[in-house]
Amino acid sequence: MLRFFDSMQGKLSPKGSALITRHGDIDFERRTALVGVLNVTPDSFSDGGRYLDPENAIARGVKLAEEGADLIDIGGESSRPGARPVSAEEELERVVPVIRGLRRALSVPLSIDTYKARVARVAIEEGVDVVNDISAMRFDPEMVRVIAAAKVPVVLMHMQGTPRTMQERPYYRDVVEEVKGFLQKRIEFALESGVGPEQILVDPGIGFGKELEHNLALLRGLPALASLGRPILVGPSRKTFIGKILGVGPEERLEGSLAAAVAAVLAGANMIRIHDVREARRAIGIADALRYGSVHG
Ligand code: HH2
Repeated sequence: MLRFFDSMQGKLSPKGSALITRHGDIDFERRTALVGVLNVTPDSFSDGGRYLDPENAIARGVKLAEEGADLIDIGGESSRPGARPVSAEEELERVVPVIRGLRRALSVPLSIDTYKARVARVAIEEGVDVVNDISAMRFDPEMVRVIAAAKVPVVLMHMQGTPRTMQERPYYRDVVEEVKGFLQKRIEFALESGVGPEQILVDPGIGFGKELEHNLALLRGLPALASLGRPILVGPSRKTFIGKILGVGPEERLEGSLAAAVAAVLAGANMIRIHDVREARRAIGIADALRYGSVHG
């Protein structure tokens, strides 16, 4: 495995203000990077079944890139509570044709949304640039070895419990401090295991083992995560907390998602994971102008 990965490389720039990948750099020094969501699943909470067919998924990925996605995040297993767990084989059967198709069609960086080391390894071999692990490398002990060997960036996300159990009465004394402490420990684990500091991004895990009040506290408390010294990714898109505030279903959460994304950017997020990239580009254009004084018209 090590030999296979000899030529693989991806990392943050020395100032930590860009992700350098084999398929181009994602600059977030003076603008927010957008991560387009591409779920190749039958049961994702907002777009399940729409992109299970590889042709549809590839077309969707191309569209996300045209709309301004800086990174396309491909997932082959839903993490919503109650979703059916899938084997690595099944996950690979879903995502590999899509990775291949997108690699032929696009030069945009790709990420794989998986907590399984085998899926991550094969995806990297197929041309994926970043690993997005919702378990922060806890669920599969092999994951950290794959990341260290491949030298690709990894997103370490906070979750309380597992996707199956996470919404059964999540409890925190101080959610911001606890999420920050967890991410700090996962960063230390990664560094001790041979992952470079320049490979690591963090994510507070909106909706993963959190009630409405926890999600709001985290968005409000995002500035506290800056002291971790890593770029921050936030994924509010179409999530239940928006539905709870506005009383709307997943298909009516666009405005709420954009508002939450703008709030996250103004509180310090560097990357936003979102389904509606075209609309997010516009909404976040305003947030970027406010935060960085940058106008990209
Ligand atoms: N949210 C989801 C999945 N992966 N990864 C990161 N880093 N951050 C997130 O907030 C995040 C994530 C859940 O959203 P979605 O992919 O739309 O749904 P599902 O898990 O049902 O496929």
